Amino acid sequence: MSAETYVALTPESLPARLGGLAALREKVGPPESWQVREVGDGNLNLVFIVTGAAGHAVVKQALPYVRLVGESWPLPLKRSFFEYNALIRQEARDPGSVPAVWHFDEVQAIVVMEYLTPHVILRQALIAGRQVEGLGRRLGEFCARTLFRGSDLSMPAAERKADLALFAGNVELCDITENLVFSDPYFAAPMNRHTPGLDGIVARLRSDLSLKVAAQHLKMAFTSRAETMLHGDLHTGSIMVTDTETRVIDPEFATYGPMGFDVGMLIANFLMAHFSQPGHETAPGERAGQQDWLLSVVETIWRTFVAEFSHLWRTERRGILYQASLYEDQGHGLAAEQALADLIGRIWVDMLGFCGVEMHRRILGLAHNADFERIADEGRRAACEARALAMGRQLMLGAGAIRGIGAVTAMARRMDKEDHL
Ligand code: SR1
Ligand code: MG
Repeated sequence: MSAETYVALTPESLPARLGGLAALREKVGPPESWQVREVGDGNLNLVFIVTGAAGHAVVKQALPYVRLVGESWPLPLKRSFFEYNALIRQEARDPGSVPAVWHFDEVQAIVVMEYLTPHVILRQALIAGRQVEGLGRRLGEFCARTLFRGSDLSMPAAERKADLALFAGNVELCDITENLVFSDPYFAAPMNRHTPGLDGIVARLRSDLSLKVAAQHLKMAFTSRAETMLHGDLHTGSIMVTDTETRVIDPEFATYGPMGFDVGMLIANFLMAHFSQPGHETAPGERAGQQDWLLSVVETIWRTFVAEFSHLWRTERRGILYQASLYEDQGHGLAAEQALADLIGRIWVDMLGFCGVEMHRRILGLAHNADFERIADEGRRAACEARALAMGRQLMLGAGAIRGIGAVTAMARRMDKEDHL
């Protein structure tokens, strides 16, 4: 394939263009045997599944624009470079957590990787009422390992500073997050949309001055606190599962940012899945068990995150921050424990705030969640979404006073019974 000019692939052109690629021939077989399907259902990219005599592969190619909106919104191809670099770092920091990468072509903005089968996108599984064994534990571990090991708590300083510079180039995808997550939901931005029955609560939220201030404090944390390499878009559409296995995909929004961001986004998406469940019921109470399970996943994610992060703190703290030479080596192990507790406390408060904004932007902004969108009856959808909006506000404004993940799930249970329209 010519490495000179970018050309978008099609299922028809792919075998001729990538047939010479050793990685693909080895994994999939000779190109004459290939069958190609385009299956991308995300907001940005082309995703092809290539099936051949010897196996399967995924070929993901960035488009020079936002797929969700069209060519009127150009988006640089280099996001593929950030995705590739994030994937190989996540694999090193939490082996087995992401698809294996087999090839990267920067000019064509292509990442060739392992086809996960029989995995499905977690969000679809949750909408269908499916459960996944070990999900919360695996996601909590992923967050702890990637966030700890991508930071100054762990990395050699020169390597970490080089990565900070590298991911600082992901300007346009950060710009999407900065606008779509932290600003647009809080005023009538041009691309926003919401379910018609929500007009009242939307007007109240947009005239809530404290909420606008809280959102911008969170935005400032996102833009200025380069604590660790984030996945950057860790929602249930960025996770693939079987009944027993969990993998994380799509880190093209990777950037350096605050430790609480990924965990907050992730937990927000489980809380939204929880609030959406009544909208998928064919009989009242049919999804009660699924709702309980979703909240148990929320608790497990946070508790596992804390346990694994604490374990890494005690066993792998080799970076320039909170050095053992300052604490343990001076006989001040207790100070290290105090610092750990303080840090987890700060991540907790950040996490709750980011969780709240994510719940708002998925209901008020451009990019909505299928969890709610699939509820055909607009009245039922609005009732579910209103509860999530109310909880998002509570998390953003009350973060400092919420004591423990059990208080968060209790709040979700209570609000699920309330009318917030
Ligand atoms: C224009 S992109 C909209 C959203 O899709 C991605 O998955 C990110 O969540 C982004 O905010
Ligand atoms: Mg994505």
